Amino acid sequence: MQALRRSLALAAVAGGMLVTPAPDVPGASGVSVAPPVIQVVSADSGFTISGPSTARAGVVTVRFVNRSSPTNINPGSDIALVKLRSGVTLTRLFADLRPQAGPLLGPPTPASLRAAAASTRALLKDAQFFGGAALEQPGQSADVTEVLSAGTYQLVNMNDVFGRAARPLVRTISVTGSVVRVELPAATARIDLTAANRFVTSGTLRAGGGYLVRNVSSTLHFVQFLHVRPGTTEAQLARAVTAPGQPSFVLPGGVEHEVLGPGGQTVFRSPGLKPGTYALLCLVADARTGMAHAVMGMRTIVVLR
Ligand SMILES: [Cu+2]
Repeated sequence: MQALRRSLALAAVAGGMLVTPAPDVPGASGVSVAPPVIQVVSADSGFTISGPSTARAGVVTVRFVNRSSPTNINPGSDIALVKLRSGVTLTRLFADLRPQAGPLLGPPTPASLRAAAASTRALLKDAQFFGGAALEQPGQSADVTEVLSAGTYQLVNMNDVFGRAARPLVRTISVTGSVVRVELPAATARIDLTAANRFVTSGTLRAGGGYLVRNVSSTLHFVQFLHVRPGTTEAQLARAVTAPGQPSFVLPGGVEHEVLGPGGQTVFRSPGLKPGTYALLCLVADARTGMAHAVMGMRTIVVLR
């Protein structure tokens, strides 16, 4: 599935007053003070951090903005926020990431599945993954809001990694201090990424987001919002995730919440998520079988209103 592969193959205040939890999403609560924003802007030449690249530990919003030109041969951006574990280099991380794409770039083989499974196991040891965003079209943006503790974080251009660029573009964010506040902004819906390789949604999925995304498993997951024709069925989606070529039901305008590690949670918003029908997909390789989670059942159809 070309549209699916693209995301991988070319393919983030002390003293705030608390407000009451959002009523329809258990576990989500609201804060009355906007978190600090780190703005990440993609252009044809790569991406930059526009403004501060440091933040106090606590609730932080990373705002991804795609300002690529429509005529760019490789439009869009796909940027992941990661924190390397002690002793792990970026070179090692990139080498461990690349086999993820193997089973997605052609018919899976026993070797490509083995390599993809080993990739996921290695990545779990290499780094913590804090999400990020893949924005298919110029003009799109997405906010990923989460609690960041002190440390050095890397924003990684995943298009460079999977495009086998010699030196994938990376930018550094520094977070300092102690976490005082841990309350995330209000959300109207929750999307759980589960150990059974499923999306479990609850609440109201509104256009534009405001989704509490939680990885409640011990592996890596992402959430691709693939814009699809109204009426697209789960059965069509099931066939498409194992079929070659571009499915006829895909429409422009998708966005993706990049990889989130075990225990991670963010609030995700994107004005690019217009009202309509979307397929939620995760293409991370299963740590045992190497198959994309979507093939194993991590796919569903949702309607954003
Ligand atoms: Cu997954």
